[in-house]
Amino acid sequence: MIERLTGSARTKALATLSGWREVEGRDAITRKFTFENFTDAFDFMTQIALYAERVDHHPEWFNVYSRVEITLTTHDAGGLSKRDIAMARFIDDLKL
Ligand code: H2B
Repeated sequence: MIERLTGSARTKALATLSGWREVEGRDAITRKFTFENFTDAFDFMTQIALYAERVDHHPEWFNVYSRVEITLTTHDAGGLSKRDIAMARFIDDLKL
């Protein structure tokens, strides 16, 4: 069972990310991305989807044309875990 991040470990982990904010009312983080067009947005999503399948950890997301909104949380842990931090880092490296 994957553990939720809490306390100083959580604070430290969040400090390593850029552009993500905590979701109000739930233990999750979110970030919005904008691209030139749908193709670029979908290419970005495809790379995340392949990563998600590789690590068996999946994003919640919303896409309209060039806009992608991603929310990360670990359902099995009932909140944020190191898997979300790792996924956020992977995503940040795709879109700097
Ligand atoms: N993704 C996320 N974000 N949280 C999970 O707890 C999770 C997941 N669990 N992807 C995995 C799949 C689990 O449901 C499967 C059965 O391994």
